[in-house]
Amino acid sequence: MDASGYVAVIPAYDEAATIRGVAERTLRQVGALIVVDDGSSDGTAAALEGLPLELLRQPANLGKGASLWRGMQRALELGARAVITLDGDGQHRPEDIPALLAAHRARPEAIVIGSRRHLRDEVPRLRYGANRFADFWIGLAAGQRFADSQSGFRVYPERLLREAVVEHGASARFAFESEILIEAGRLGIESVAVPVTVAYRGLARASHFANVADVARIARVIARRLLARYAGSRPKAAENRSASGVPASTVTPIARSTGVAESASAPAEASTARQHTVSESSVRRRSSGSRGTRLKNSE
Ligand SMILES: Nc1nc2c(ncn2[C@@H]2O[C@H](COP(=O)(O)OP(=O)(O)O)[C@@H](O)[C@H]2O)c(=O)[nH]1
Ligand SMILES: [Mg+2]
Repeated sequence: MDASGYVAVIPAYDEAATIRGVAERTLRQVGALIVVDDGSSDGTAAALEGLPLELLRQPANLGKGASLWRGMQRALELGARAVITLDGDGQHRPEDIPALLAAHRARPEAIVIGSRRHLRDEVPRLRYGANRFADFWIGLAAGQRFADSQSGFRVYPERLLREAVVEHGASARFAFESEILIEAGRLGIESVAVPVTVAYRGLARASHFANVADVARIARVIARRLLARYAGSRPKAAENRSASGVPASTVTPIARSTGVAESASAPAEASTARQHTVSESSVRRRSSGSRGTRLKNSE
């Protein structure tokens, strides 16, 4: 990783047609890139051959949330101060990354969101309306407003990634990005919107967003969080979802250990073998004074 402390993470599920171009363009903007190949069967991994990036491979398709989380944890292991996320299908323009990073530098504590809110005429009408609907409810659950809660083009500050308690197993999928915004609200982390342009026409494939199932997942997260916020029940994000076949360790918040020097990063192959389970070694982090404590809500 270069001295800037920024790492980009791209989740990719069957993106062979676009991933190489997106990765090359991203590498022109950021010194370090992690691509998480989520059980693709179309040659996504092979398309990245020879590029100076770290490729993590999920053993099977585990969803966008699990892939993002794994990439983010790896970025933290590498010492990232902020993690940029963007999609692998070319909808987000890597050339917009400098604008997002400028906003991050101006407000390093905040989460930066590449917003499509101004693109009313370009975003399909149904999707635009659904996004505004989600913005409203997620804003209510978070206690703060988001310009575009469904945008995956973001800069996450390190603190949010270290302290968020969110579902990140195979049941999270697209709801992960909603829940982590609600966590931002809980943690008092504000958001900054940067208008970006997004390509919707001429895409290589249809969306992986399964309208009914993914909207239901997001609605469930919002309902649970609203209950937690207004009826005082505890968020259950970190509970064991054994019914989904996800090991408990994938949904356990990261324990913090003090006085442990940052270990040399494991090669991509080794982290593949770990699948997306957060192993003991990956939960160790730099010794950093007050941050080297267990999360308050990590039981
Ligand atoms: N890792 C992973 N990524 C996914 C999955 N589904 C979608 N993605 C990625 O998430 C991003 C957005 O997905 P997409 O289908 O384009 O959703 P949309 O842009 O919201 O319609 C792309 O980079 C996909 O490759 C999945 O099951 N696993
Ligand atoms: Mg897309």
